[in-house]
Parts: sequence; structure tokens; C-alpha cells
Amino acid sequence: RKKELEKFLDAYPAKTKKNRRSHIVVRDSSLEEQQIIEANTRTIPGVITNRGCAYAGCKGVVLGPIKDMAHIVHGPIGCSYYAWGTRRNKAKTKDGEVNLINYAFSSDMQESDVVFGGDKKLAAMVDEIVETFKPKAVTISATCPVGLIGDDIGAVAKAAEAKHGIPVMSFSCEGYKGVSQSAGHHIANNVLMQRVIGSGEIEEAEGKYAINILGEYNIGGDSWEIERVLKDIGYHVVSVMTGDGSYETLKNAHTAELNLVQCHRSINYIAEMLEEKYGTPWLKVNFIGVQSTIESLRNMATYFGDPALTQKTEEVIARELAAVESKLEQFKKICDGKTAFCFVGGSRGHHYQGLFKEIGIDTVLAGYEFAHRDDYEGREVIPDIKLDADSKNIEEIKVSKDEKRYKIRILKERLDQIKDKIPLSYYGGMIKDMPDGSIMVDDLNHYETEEFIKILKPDILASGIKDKYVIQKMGIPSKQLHSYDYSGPYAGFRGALKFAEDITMGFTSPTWNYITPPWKQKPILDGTVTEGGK
Ligand code: CFM
Ligand code: HCA
Repeated sequence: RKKELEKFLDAYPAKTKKNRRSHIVVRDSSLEEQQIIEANTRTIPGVITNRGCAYAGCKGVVLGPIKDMAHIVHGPIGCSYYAWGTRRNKAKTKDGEVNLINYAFSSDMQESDVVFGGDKKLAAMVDEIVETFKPKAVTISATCPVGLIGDDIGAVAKAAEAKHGIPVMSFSCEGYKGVSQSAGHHIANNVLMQRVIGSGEIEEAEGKYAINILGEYNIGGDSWEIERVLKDIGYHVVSVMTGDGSYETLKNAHTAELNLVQCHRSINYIAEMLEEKYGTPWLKVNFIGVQSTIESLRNMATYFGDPALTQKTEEVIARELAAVESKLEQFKKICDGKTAFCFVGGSRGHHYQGLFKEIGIDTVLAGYEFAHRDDYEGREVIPDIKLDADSKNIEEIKVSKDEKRYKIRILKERLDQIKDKIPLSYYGGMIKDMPDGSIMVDDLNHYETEEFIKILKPDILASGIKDKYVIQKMGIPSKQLHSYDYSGPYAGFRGALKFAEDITMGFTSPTWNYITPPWKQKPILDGTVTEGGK
């Protein structure tokens, strides 16, 4: 396998080969030291990556799902158009409540705005939106040209805030601010923490076992399915960040007793800051896959340590399991023994491996578009991560103890008893769960996707829109694990069943009988590109 890998990497110029080699790891647990992967560094120009930009991570991922705010994009229309509803982050409200989830607000920047400045147009736009839609708050996200021409969105936001009396927040998340979406997550986390979270008046949560669900974006209805089960057990969900989220709930997120972290990559900054400021620990959970869901629910019960809660947790687990178990077995019969690639943005590449395994599918290659080393190797490597100029470019904010609201949520003695049993304020990353011989790739590109497919011949790929059709034209089913291809939810018990059904449909579709993969038709052309194009 390693030889085959070296062979296709030879097609790169020497420097590129060296670079890409450091982003690929063949898992070997027999080594004394844990294996290291290069991550969160620039994609080499010319390489066709699946990555997006900082604006996508800020406005599209973290802010976009907050339904009662108006999210204004200051920039050319394309930046809005290509993000309009495609992520499938669902949101619903009761009659009369503000729900702007289906809108795309863009300043539609033109050449004249680039030349003469777009700030006046932006200010007029904020006025119009506030008057028309009555949002609870407004966000303004910058796209690339904004930073280049120097429009002061901070000043526009400040003036609009004074004029309208609602929070108007600006986000300098120009696409080029980082090497990927990840920079945008960080920028959004910082402002939400400074301006929204904790700005509410409530001091005590309105229910027992109060929790926030962080890093859950309600794609295809995932958080609704998670909340259904949690509420049934007796948890009080203060806020979800940010799936089907709202300004109204986020501002009182400081009242929770525990923060759950589903997607570590996109929201670990807020999780850490909440702990620092209010003393609320965070628990790494994974509601993708039946076993991971069960484990997460049990870990939550361990944290609260109340026998009644534990009993109710077990009852709900037994009931939910009974409803899906035998049906899952049916799908497993068709999927058993097959293999998958699981390449998604920054957390699903890990989270879905367990669910694939539950229906008999082994993940032979997995990776993330833009995660950091801690998402691959575990948070213990954070002190060793070298910050390059791109990372230093993103502001690191410091929060301090809120003297009034900081609380010891769990006694030291109990914490010591449980901290080794459950992942409190810790994420172990992907690598520990990967079997020997499987491959971990960071920022997998289109060339490598095709080459790895030829070597490993997977039965299915989990990926996104940018490579889906390339893969399907190779005769392999491809399941979008970003948007879920118009399906979902895939989280929790019922979600696992829906996933199994969709994957089985992918395999049993007659489409594949009409396609012959290229390597079955003709020998594969071998070639090399040398440095300097010689
Ligand atoms: Fe977290 Fe996400 Fe993901 Fe992500 Fe994304 Fe997404 Fe994703 Mo697409 S927040 S890192 S930036 S789980 S949008 S809901 S599917 S790449 S793996
Ligand atoms: C984004 C959003 C995205 C894109 C999905 C894809 C999503 O990164 O800007 O490439 O298929 O989940 O919608 O990750």
C-alpha cells in the first residue's frame, strides 16, 4: 500500500510531493510514538481542493443557522447565491416569531462599489432590513473585496446599532483570512462570545439538567432528533449552537450546567471560553451512530450522577434501540463486508465511521478538509502545534471569570472520580479509532481521490458536492455527508436507520450496472509532472 502511495505521489513536483506526503498517514498503532499529521496549512495553488473559505465558515456555518438574526453579506452576489440554502440547516419557529432562515441578504457589490466604497450602500441596507424584517440582531459578514478596498464594516455596524437599538455585529471574515472555513469558525465564535452569549438577564436555567448543545447545526433535522431523545430523558436544552438556534436562547447560554460538544472543530473555542468564564465543563459527545449515541447519553448521566436520570436514560435507550435494531440488521445484510472512504469537513470524517461500521462497512480512508491536528490526534497535541503566520492572523480572545455568574458546577472529589470515565473537556480525535492499515488524509484533493479509489476500490464514498459526480462517473456510489443529499436526519437512533436505508439504496440502485469504471475498460495512463513544467 505504501509503495502504491509513493508511486502516485511521484506525479507531483518534488516540493508538492513532500508537502502532500505530510498530510497522509497510514495508521500503524505498533509505533512507539503517536503518528503526526500536517493539518490546517495552506493548500498548494493549482491543487483542486474541496475546501471553502473563511467567509463560508463564519457566515455560512456558524452564524447562518441563527434564525432570528438577519445575516447580511457585504460582497458580490455570488458569495450569497452559492450559499443560499445549500447547507440544509433547518429551522422552525412558532407563529409570529422571527424566522429569516430562508433569506439571503447581500449588498450585491458592484464595480462602482469596489471603486468608490460600499459602506453607504451597506448602511442603507441595514436600515431597510431592520425596518422590514424586525430581526432580533444583525450580523454583517465581509467577503474578500471588503478587506481589499477597506470598507469599515465595524463603523457601519456601530452607527446602525446606535440608530436601531439592536445589536449589529460585524465579522471581518474575508474569504482569504485563513486557509479554510476553520478561520471563519474562530472569528464567529469570538464575536458571539463577546456580544451574544451571556448577554441575557436570566441567572438560573428554567429546568433541571440544563445543557447547551454546541457544534450541532441541524443539518437535515439532526438536532431535532437529538433534542427529541434528550428532552424525553428529562434534559432542559437551553440553546443549540447554532442549529435552529436563536439570539433569544444563545444570550442565556451561561445558565447551562453542562455543554455538549458535537462538532469539536467549529466550536471548541466557545466551549473553552464558557468554561473559563462561567465554570461550565464541556463533554465531547457524538450522536452519529447508535453505539456512540448510547455512550454519549450514558456519559451525560454519569456527569449529573442522579440515579433517577440514569434509570430514565436506560429506559429511553432500551425503547429507542428496540425500535431500530432489527430493521438495522436487515440493511446490514446488504451492506455487510463493504468498504468506504469518509472524507468530510472537520468532524464528520470521524463521526460517521462508527455508523458505517454498525451496518458492516469498514472505513478504509478518512480525513477532514480543514480540521486541525487535535481533531486527528487528540487535544493532547495542542501544546505542540506550531502556529504559522496564517493561524496567528486570527485573533485569539481571552475571557476571564464572570465574578457574578461563575459557579463550581461539580465538586472536585466527584470530578476526580468521573473525569477518567468520560471525555470532559477532552477530544481524542480520529486516529485512535482507526484500524491499522487504514489511511488518514488531510485536505484530500481530486487527483488523490481518484488515485486512492484505484488502489483501494471502495464500495462507497462519503463526501461533498465538489467531488460527488467525479466519483459517481467512476461507477461508485457517493453519499454527500454535508447536505445528506436532501435526506436526513442521520443523528440519533432514528437517524441511524435513515442512514442505513439511504446507503442501502445507494448500493442497490440499478444505475451502477450501466457504468464501467475506467480501470476496467483500459489500462491506467501513468505520467509524471516535473518541476518547472519540463
Ligand atoms: Fe463541524 Fe459541521 Fe463538520 Fe463544519 Fe462544514 Fe457541515 Fe462539514 Mo459541511 S460545522 S466541521 S464547517 S460538522 S458545513 S455541519 S458538513 S464541512 S464535517
Ligand atoms: C461549506 C459548506 C459545506 C459545503 C458542502 C460541500 C456544507 O463548507 O461552505 O462541499 O458539499 O456542508 O454545506 O461544507
